[in-house]
Amino acid sequence: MTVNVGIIGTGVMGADHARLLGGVVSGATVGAVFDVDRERASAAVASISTARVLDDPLALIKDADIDAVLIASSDETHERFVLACLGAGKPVLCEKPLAPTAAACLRLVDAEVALGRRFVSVGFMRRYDDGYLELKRMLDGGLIGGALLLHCVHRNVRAPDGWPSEMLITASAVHEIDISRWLLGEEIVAASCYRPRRSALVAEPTQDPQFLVLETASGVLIDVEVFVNARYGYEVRCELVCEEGAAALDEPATSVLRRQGAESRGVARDWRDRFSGAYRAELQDWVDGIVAGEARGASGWDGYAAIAVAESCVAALESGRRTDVQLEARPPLYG
Ligand code: ISE
Repeated sequence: MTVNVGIIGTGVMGADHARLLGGVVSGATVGAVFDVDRERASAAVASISTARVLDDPLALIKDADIDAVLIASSDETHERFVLACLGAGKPVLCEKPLAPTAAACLRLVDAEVALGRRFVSVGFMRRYDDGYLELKRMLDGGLIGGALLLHCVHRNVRAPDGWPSEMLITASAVHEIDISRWLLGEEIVAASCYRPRRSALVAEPTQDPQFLVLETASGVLIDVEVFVNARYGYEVRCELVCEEGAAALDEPATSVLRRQGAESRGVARDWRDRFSGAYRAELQDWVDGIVAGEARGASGWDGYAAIAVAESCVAALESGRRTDVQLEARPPLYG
C-alpha cells in the first residue's frame, strides 16, 4: 500500500515534509497540497508528479484519493483542520502546537475519544532523535537509576523583532515540555519562570532569555534555559541526572576542524538542520503506522498536556509565581 498524503500548509515546514514524503519516506507519496499562497504550494511539489494543488483545504481532507493528512498551516487553523480530519476518519499528523490553547486541544481530544480510536499524531519530532532515544533507553533500562534532575538548553539564532515573550514558551520550550514528559514518563505538575537580565541585542518587549523550572509528579526538577536570539547558532542540550549516573545528549557535529592553532566544529543553523534525522524518522513511523492501522508518535493527549503546561509557564512568566498545572483526567484511549 502507498499512503497518499495531503499536505495543508507549504511554508518552511510543510515544504520540507513534502520533499521527504515525495522522495525519501518509503510507502508514501504526496497526493495533494493546499496553501493560502497557491504559488508557494505549486513550488513545494514542483518535482512530485503525483501531487495536485487544491484551492480548498476542507475539500483536500475529504478527497477520496487522500488517505492521510499532514497539517503544517498556521497555528490558529489547526483545530478546524484536525476536527475535519476526525470527521472524515483520516489519520492526521499535525505540526505542534496541536492547537493554540489547552481548551482547544481538549476539544480535539474529546472528539477523538468519541470516535474510540486514535487518529491524531502531533509533530513533536524530538521523540525520534537518536540522542533522546538513547537517553530514554538508558533510563528505562535501569542503567543509571531513578531520575532526579533534567537540565535543558534551547537556543535559536534569532527570533523576529517584537516576538511576544510567551512565544519563547509556546513555540520553543514546548519541545522541552514534551520531551521531558516523554523521557520521564510522568506529568509535569507545576511551573516557575524566571526573567534573567534581558539581552541588550533584543528589541523590546521580548523577554529573552527565560529560565523555566518544571516539577514532575514524582518530584523530578527540570530546568530549561530558552534563549531565542543566541546569534551563534541553534543548540539543544539535555542532561539527565540520576541516582547512579548522568547521561547527556552529545554534540551532533560529525567532524572537527583543526586550523591555525585552533580546533572548531560546526554548530547547527536551525532545527531542520539539527533534527533532520528525527523529522525523517517521524514521517516514516507515521506512514508505517498508517499501513499497520495504528496512530504512532505523540498523541492528541500529549498535544493537550504540552500546551496545558505551556499555559502554566506563561502564567508564571506574567505573575512571577510558581503555578500549578491543571490537567484533566487522562482518557483510557491514551493508555
Ligand atoms: C520552532 O518553531 C520549532 O518548532 C523548533 O523546533 C524550535 O527549536 C524553535 O525554537 C521554534 O521556534
